[in-house]
Formats: sequence, structure tokens, C-alpha cells
Amino acid sequence: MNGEITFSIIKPDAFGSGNTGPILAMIHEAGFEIVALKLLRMTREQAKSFYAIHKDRPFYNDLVEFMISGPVIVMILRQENAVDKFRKLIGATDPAKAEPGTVRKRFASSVQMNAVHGSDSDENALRESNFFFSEAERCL
Ligand code: FUP
Repeated sequence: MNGEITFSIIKPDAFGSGNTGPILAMIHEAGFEIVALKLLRMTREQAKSFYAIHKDRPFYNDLVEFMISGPVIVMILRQENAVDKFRKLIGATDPAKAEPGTVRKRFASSVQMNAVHGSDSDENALRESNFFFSEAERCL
């Protein structure tokens, strides 16, 4: 995975706790450039479709309800090897297993309320970016 973009969400828990500023600062300090960003509240249909890959998992319905429980910030970020570098910055899905200094270690409270999303492949980075942003909304 050595593409230049990744897609991220600051989830309702982190946005609602006022942690957007510190998280954006960590993203900036890690060398990412913001290519696109917006604040929105996902519809249930959007959240279901975004997480469709998990639709048969037992946590799917709760995850969808959580993701629509408040506003989120969606963004496209750029840096060399963006996907891998961003996954390293955010840490493990479960904050109890996340490395010290990662976003999830600092701001996540559970596997579900884990503060941020980061794409897991170049292919998904593209798919997820296209899900929320038109070409005209990107400052490439
Ligand atoms: P990640 O790629 O780190 O976001 O993690 P996954 O793709 O494994 O999971 C996607 C999302 O599902 C996670 F952000 C949180 C949620 N999830 C749960 O709510 N419960 C679980 O047991 C596993 C994942």
C-alpha cells in the first residue's frame, strides 16, 4: 500500500467530546496534508452502506446507530504511504491494545467508540473518498 491518499472519519464520540482540534493537530504533526474535509451527520442509509462489508457481523447494527448518533468529520488526507502511516498513527481498533501516543490510545473509549476511522487499503481509501466527496470538493 503505497498510495498517496487515505480517508478518515473523526467519529461522533471524538467530535462530541471536543477532541477534533487535538486530533487534527496530531494528523498535521504526523505530516499529513488535508485534501478535503467536511462536517456532516450521516444518514442511516449512508452509515449502513459505508459499513456494508460488516453487515453480517453481530456488531453491525450497533455500529450503524453509533455512527449516526452525532456529527462526524470526514476527510481525505495526503502523504506518501498514506494508508499505512495513518493506521500507525491511529493505533489498534481496540484502544486497550493501541500503542502509547496513538490517537485511539489517547481518545478512544472502546472498540466501538474508537474516535477515528482510517482506510485499510489503497482501494478502500479511494472507495471511501468517493463515497463522501465529489471531484470538485478536493484540493488536489
Ligand atoms: P478498523 O479498521 O481499525 O476501523 O477496524 P475494523 O475494520 O475491524 O472494524 C470497523 C469498525 O467496526 C471499527 F471501527 C469499530 C467497529 N467494531 C465494533 O463496533 N465491534 C467489534 O467487535 C469490531 C469492530
